[in-house]
Amino acid sequence: MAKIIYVLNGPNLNLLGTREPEKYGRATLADVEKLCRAAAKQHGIDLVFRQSNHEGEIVNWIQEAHAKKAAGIVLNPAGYTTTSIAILDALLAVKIPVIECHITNIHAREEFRQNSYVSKAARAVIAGFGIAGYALAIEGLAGMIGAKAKR
Ligand code: CA2
Repeated sequence: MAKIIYVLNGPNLNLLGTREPEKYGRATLADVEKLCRAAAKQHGIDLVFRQSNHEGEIVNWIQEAHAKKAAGIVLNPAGYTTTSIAILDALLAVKIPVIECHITNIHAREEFRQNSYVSKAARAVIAGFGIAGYALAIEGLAGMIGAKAKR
């Protein structure tokens, strides 16, 4: 059976491509999903791709990933990165390999963006590659979970 990974996106990422293109680029979240599906396909991985503006919904999806025996999670927690102990606790509870992914280099931005709770549960963090970071995160995760390349 194919391995499943979850790609989860936090608040306001539904606005990608419609505002602040100088920071976040012109690609939409639908473009990000397409990119992620292509990257996952290279490794024969099935993908669940979601976005929510609600913290509890993201917690529920992390628990769902565990229940569905997902092999990994790529998470862009967006504004919840530096505030959500609930998301951190969910990630610590499920023990699924997590890659934290940010479109921008949060370390080159305001100080308040830099203290990530999610990083405490992440196996790796990727930031600053634009939306290409999602594909890089899936590539790295595929290596971690031993998914075979189909190229
Ligand atoms: O760089 C990232 O991926 C962030 O996670 C994006 C978050 C920000 O709070 C983090 O510090 C870094 C913001 C997501 C909001 O996305 C928008 C996209 C387009 C227009 C408006 C918001």
